[in-house]
Amino acid sequence: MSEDVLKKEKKPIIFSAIQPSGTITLGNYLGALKNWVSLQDSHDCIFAIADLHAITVRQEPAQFRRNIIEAYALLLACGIDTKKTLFFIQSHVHTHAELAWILNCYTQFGELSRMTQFKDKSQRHTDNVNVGLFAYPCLMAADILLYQADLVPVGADQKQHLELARDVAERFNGVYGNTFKLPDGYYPPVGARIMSLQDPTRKMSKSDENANSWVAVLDKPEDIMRKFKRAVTDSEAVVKYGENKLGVNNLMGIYSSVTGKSGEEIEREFEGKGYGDFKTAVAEAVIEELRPIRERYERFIADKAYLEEQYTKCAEIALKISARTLDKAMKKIGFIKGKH
Ligand code: ATP
Ligand code: LTN
Repeated sequence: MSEDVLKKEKKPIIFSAIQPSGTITLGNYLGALKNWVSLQDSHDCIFAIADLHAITVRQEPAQFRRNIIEAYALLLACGIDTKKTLFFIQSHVHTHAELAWILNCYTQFGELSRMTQFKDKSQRHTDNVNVGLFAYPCLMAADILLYQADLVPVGADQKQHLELARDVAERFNGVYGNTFKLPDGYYPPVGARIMSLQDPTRKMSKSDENANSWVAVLDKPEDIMRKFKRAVTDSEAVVKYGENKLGVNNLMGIYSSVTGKSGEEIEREFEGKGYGDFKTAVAEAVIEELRPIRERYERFIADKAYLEEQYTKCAEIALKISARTLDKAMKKIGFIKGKH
């Protein structure tokens, strides 16, 4: 996407980002990435690998470097298309860290103290409750506000951060006049919350110590089949949505998300059949959905020059667009414009 595209066509602007935290799960894919891919025609999309956010927890340098490049390659493989979309690595665009600092000074200690993610993470990692973890939502607000984004696709866990971004933007606009667009959340259609295959009361999460509870986008077909065959269901042996059938509901949701079939169609398809057939069918559908992604990923990850060309080109454009907003904000505050 060139800079001009953003200027001429008045499509709504979307911004979102994902942390390079290692494995990308079927939950991340169906709940977020698949949605990002389909938004690329109807919106001007800007997506980033949020590497600056990732150092709020300690990273091992070699592994961190691999995670960043692998996340970039995997998102390209999922269908993020740099001809339509700006897709870059957050730390390559220095305006993000700069605006984040400014926003820190317009955000109250009390506001950040109320963030449930901070409360949660600081209780779980008492040995590293760093200032970055606390100020994390201001960096996220900077990501979004720099591009004057209209919509931000995020999961429910990020809703509070998005509201903070709106509050800070509104406060800044109130003091200095209109500077930042107030972004709205964009929440994926129902069925996008994928649950653990072993405990369907919990969301599918790569931090789950039981590796059978989640499927990674890059898992081998035989591993995907095995994990679905072991998925927790119930003793009723009927494929239909039901209140006490969380495991089956989840498998039906996954199947529906991948095949586009409705709940009724799925119920009809498996009438009179047992869970064995059903689980195999879900696994096969997921395997076929992920196969081309894995193949494209193998090609991208082997071609570092191509990856570098894509993220460099996108970061250059992102810098130009975001610098306009940063300059505007700095001028309003009263900073003297420097040469760079
Ligand atoms: P963790 O597994 O450590 O809880 P995560 O998988 O939630 O982390 P994030 O980087 O926080 O990783 O999430 C990236 C995106 O994927 C977010 O938009 C989030 O809402 C979405 N997402 C994550 N897990 C699921 C899930 N099980 N179902 C649907 N969407 C999900
Ligand atoms: N905090 C988000 C990732 C993220 C993000 C953003 C999402 C960083 N910057 C801007 C939307 C908009 C997460 O951990 N899922």
